[in-house]
Amino acid sequence: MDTIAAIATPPGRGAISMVRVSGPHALQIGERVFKGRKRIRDFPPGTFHHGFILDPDTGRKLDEVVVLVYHAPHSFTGEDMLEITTHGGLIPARRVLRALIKAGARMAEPGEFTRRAMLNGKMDLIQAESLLDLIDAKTEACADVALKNLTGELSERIKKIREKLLEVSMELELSLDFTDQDLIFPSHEKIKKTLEELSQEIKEMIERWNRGRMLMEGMRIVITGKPNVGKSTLFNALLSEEKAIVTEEPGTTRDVLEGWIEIEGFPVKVFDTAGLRPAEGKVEKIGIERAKRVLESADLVLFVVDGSQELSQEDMEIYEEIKEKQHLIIINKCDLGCRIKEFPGGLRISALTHEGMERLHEEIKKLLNPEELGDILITHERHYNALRTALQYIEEAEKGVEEGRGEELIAEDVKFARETLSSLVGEITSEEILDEIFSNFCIGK
Ligand SMILES: Nc1nc2c(ncn2[C@@H]2O[C@H](COP(=O)(O)OP(=O)(O)OP(=O)(O)O)[C@@H](O)[C@H]2O)c(=O)[nH]1
Ligand SMILES: [Mg+2]
Repeated sequence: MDTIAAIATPPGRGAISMVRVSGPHALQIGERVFKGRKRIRDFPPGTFHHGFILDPDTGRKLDEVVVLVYHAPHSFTGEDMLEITTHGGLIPARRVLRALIKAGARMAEPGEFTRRAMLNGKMDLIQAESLLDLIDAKTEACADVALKNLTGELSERIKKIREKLLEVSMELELSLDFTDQDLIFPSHEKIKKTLEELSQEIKEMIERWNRGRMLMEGMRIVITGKPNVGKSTLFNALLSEEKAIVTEEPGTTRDVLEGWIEIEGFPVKVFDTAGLRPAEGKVEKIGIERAKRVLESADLVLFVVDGSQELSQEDMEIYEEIKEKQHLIIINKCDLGCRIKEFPGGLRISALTHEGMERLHEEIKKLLNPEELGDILITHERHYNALRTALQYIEEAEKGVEEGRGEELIAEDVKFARETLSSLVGEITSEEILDEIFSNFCIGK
C-alpha cells in the first residue's frame, strides 16, 4: 500500500486549508517536510504540533502549519495519518501538497481515503455512500438521513436480515440430513415463517425508496398546460422570484426553466415548460418537444388550466396525456372568477394574487409525507436494486418451501439472497462497482 496525500478542503479564499496524508509511510514522509520543535515520529498520537513545511529539496519555507498525527488503526482510514492545517487560500495548501509528493507521497484519487477506510473495516459500502450523501446534502432532512445511515442504521438492518437467512440455510442443511426418511420437518414451518417476515421487511424498505430518491435527488415537479394559462406565473410564485418571462402573449415560454425550492426538508426541482399546442414555428416546436421530454421524468405534474375561461378541447387533450401520472389539477386565474365546472377536485388558485398557494403547498407536502421522514432508509438506486433482487430470491425460496421442492434448491435461493446482501454492504463487490461509486467523491475525502 502506498502513501497518499490530497488537499481536503475546497479551493478558494478561507481562513485555513487542510492537507491529508495516509498510508504506511505517512509519518516518515511528514518528517521529510516538517520542521518543528519535535520530530513527527515522537508526537504522541492525537496531538497537534506547530511548525513549518519546507521544500524537501531546497529547504525553502513553504507555509506555517499545525500537524495532527494519528497512529494506525485509530484514524479515519485505519492507517497512519497526518492532517496538516495550512493557511487558507489557493497557494499554501498546494505548496504543502507538492512538498509531500516530492517527499514520496502519491496524489490521492477521488474518494481514496474513504475507500481505504472501507478496506480497513472502518465502514462498509453503504456507510461510504452515506458519507457522500452527507457532503452532497441539499437540505437538513437530507443530512439527517445521510447521517443516520453513516452511523450504520441501514447496514445493521441488512446484516440482521443476512444473519436470519444464514439461520435458514442452517435449518435447511439440517433437514437435508433427514431427507431419506421421508419425514415432514417441523422446521419447514419455521423456515417459511422466517422467510415471510424477511420478505415483508424488505418490501417495506423498498416501498419507501421513491421518497428516499426524492429526498436525495429532489422531487421533480413539472408545470404543464396549454399556452397562456399562467404556468410561468405559477412557476415564479413557487420560486418567489421573477425568473420566467410572463406576457399576455400565448407561446411566451420556449425553453424548459428550472429552479430549486425546499418543501418540508425535501429538495424540490420545479420546471416551467412551453405551453402545449400545435407549434407555430421552429423554436416553439423544439420547446414543446423539450416540454414533453421533461414531463416524462416528472414525479408530480401540475396541470394548469385557465379558470377565467371554460375548459377547452385542448385542455382535455393535454389532460388525457398526463392523467396516468401523479398530478394535481390547478385551476388558475380564480381572481377573475371560475367558469370551470369540470374537475371538482381541482385546486383553485390565483398565481397572480397568490390566493390558494398555501393549499397547493399542502397538497405537495402530503405527497412527500414529511412526518415519516424517519422511516426513509433507502436513498440509492443501488440499494433498491440489490434489495429487489434479494427479495426475488427470498420469494422464490418461500415458494420452494410451499411446493415442497428439494432442500438443495431452496438453499440455493437463500444463498443467492445472502450474497446479494453481502454485495450491498460491499463485502463482495466488484472493483468496477467500487470504482464507479468512489469516482463520485471529492479528492481528499
Ligand atoms: N388575472 C390573472 N392573470 C394571470 C394569472 N396568472 C397568469 N396571469 C396572466 O396570464 C398571462 C399569461 O401568463 P403566463 O404565466 O405567461 O402564462 P403561461 O402559461 O406561462 O404561457 P406560455 O408560456 O405562453 O405557455 C399573463 O398576462 C399573466 O399576467 C392569474 O392568476 N390571474
Ligand atoms: Mg410561460
